[in-house]
Amino acid sequence: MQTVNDAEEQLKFDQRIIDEQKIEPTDWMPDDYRKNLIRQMSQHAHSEVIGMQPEGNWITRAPTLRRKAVLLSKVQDEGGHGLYLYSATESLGITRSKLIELLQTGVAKYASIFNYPTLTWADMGAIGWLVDGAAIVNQISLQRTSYGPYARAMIRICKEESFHQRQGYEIMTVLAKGSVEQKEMAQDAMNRNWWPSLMMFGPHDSDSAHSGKSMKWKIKRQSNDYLRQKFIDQTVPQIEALGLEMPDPELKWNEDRGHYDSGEINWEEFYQVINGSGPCNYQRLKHHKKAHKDGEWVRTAVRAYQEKQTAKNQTNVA
Ligand code: BYC
Repeated sequence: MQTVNDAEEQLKFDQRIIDEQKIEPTDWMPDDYRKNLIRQMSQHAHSEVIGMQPEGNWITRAPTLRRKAVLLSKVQDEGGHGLYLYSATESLGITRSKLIELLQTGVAKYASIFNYPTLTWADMGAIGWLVDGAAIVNQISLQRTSYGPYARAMIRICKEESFHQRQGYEIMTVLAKGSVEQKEMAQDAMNRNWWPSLMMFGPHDSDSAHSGKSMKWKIKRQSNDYLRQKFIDQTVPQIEALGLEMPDPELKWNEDRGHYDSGEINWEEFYQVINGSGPCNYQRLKHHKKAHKDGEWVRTAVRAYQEKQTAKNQTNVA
């Protein structure tokens, strides 16, 4: 039940949102705002960490030492993004272990794109270019999100994603301008990753369960369809520059709208994947559980060290 104090705090909170002020961890916030942020931010963190798997798959098979070093460092960056985002989510009063439990029990989602396999080296190009490219379009908008720690994490993440996007496009350029087989690999990887990349923006605005509240609270600043269109408009000229065939025959410039038209996403496939039945959902979670279990000794050692330091500090104070 809302108390008089809560009602006053709610008014102050609403005004701060209108005034574009950031909400900080110790500020009063409505329960639903907190829950919605925990949901979105933790799913974002899980996406970064699970997203390490399809690319990690190619570190040992990168075609040159340079490519290996770059890919290794990109995958490491994604792990870092996960860490900032978990820390930012913890500032809302939930523990990291609870967040991991929600991921591993299938309650919390992560970006559907990472439930598809990476079949050839060209997927590393397509992921960097399209997946990081789509992520940046979304995350640039999230730099202005109303929750301070999330907005600040996004600023750093966007800088790194921008580098990731360029390295992916560079891989695609080399393949697209290479031998016939290399060009075919680039085309195939783009075709396979195109639709899942568009799905990264979520369902149509009319079907988006959380958008209403999230836009009102300025957690989300631009809608799923708006951002998806922005991504399509910026990517089509890049496909042309690569000299590849369009992945969707309906991609055509619409003079009246001032945007590219495109075909319809297979929403049945989208819902199947986000609900756990994509090609790699089982494998991704299985790998995460194993890695988490294998890392238990590190967490135990860190806890033991922290306890020892606390005891030492208490002795010094006494
Ligand atoms: N995949 O009401 P809606 C990266 C879910 S990783 C899975 O529109 P919302 C990278 C949605 O969660 C960067 N689930 O939701 C890493 C909700 O389900 P719940 C990833 C999806 O939150 C490694 C339901 O569908 N970026 O860059 O308002 C290597 C209804 O949707 C998806 C982010 O995470 C999806 N694609 O809007 C390379 C961005 N779409 O929670 C690269 C942060 C929707 O009710 N997140 N769902 O069970 C967001 O901006 C928003 O959460 C979304 C969805 C736009 C994704």
